Amino acid sequence: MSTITTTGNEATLNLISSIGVYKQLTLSSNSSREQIMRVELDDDRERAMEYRFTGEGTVGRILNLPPTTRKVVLAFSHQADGKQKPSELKVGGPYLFGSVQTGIIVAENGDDQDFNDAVAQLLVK
Ligand SMILES: [Ca+2]
Repeated sequence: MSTITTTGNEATLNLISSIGVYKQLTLSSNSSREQIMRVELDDDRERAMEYRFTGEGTVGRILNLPPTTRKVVLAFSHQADGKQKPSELKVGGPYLFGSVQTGIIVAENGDDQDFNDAVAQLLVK
């Protein structure tokens, strides 16, 4: 079974499973502030990708991860007062239903406590 742990504004997903030929991460945001999500696969810092989303109404993208991916580190931050600031995180899962694992990480940028400013959803099957 996979695990999701958080430290500060970083979530670490360890994708431990005998299943999991299909690994997908959906990133989305819904905020008037720019949301920044940094994605690092298997400790490959040099090839980490940073995704920036602006605008209210859900915007985002779907990342199909290589099936061999074992570890994902996601860092959530946002723009506020002209600076890049860390977001606050909450985690749900991972949950196993049948042969599918799913998990969710939600981020708050501090203007309220709705935790829907940026969201990452994991799907492994
Ligand atoms: Ca908020």
